[in-house]
Amino acid sequence: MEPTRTQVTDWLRDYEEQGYVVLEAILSADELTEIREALDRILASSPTGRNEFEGLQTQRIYTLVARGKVFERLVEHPAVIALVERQLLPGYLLTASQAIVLAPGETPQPVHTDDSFYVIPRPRPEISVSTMWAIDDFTEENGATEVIPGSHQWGDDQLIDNYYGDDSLQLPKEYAPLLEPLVMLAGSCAVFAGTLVHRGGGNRSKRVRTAISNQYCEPWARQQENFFLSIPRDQVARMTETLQEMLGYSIHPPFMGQVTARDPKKVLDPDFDNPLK
Ligand SMILES: O=C(O)CCC(=O)C(=O)O
Repeated sequence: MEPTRTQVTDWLRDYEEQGYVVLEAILSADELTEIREALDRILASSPTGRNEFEGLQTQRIYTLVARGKVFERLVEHPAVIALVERQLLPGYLLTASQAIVLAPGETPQPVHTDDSFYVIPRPRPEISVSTMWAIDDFTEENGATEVIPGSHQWGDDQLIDNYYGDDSLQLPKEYAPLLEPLVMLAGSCAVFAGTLVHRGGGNRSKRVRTAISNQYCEPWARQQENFFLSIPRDQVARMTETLQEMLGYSIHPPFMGQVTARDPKKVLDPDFDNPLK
């Protein structure tokens, strides 16, 4: 359902002040069931993470957008889009799409920001906007994402470089009291700036904590996931035009993204005549 103008104004105020906003319980029970069933089918054959950052007791499913219509719809959720389109330029892209399932015993992730690999001095506007959908209730005990409110405005001098899961690096002790867990009901979605300092919490409960994170970036920024290579073209051709554009089948004016001087969407036509063949 489309959010009202008042809702969007309130969300934007929180997002801009704190660097994040929680959209409470915006998925229905039926939608949650459909998502959980689709995830269960994939999780059975999904490995655990390769390092502290991915989480050694965490299963991640990458390129989630291409693993079921229900995940396509989530990327285009109107409440999320209402915020993303007010933060990023027209033609914004999907940069990452994944499920993150923390098993009991998982330890806290290293603190990081989601757009640190765009090496541009801070403070600066975010180059990406992240979402964290709670598919299970997020609690302090089960590893709710932890954020430092207001840290989206920090400069480089306030950040400590422990982004990439180097487990020799500990949480700087001055960060610890600032971290706040995003406690929220299943079906809620936290939307936060790529510049916000955060981490996945530790799971001290007896059950898994399931989340989905779709991330969006400026149309001129390189995407984290290379969707051109991962998603077969005939599958992209069956997606909505908006989603095709978010995956990168679009032009950022005047000509970023062109394919031999043509619109990349033409490549989705089975009769596309590739001059290089
Ligand atoms: O799982 C979470 O709560 C956060 C994960 C995260 O921030 C990431 O992997 O970039």
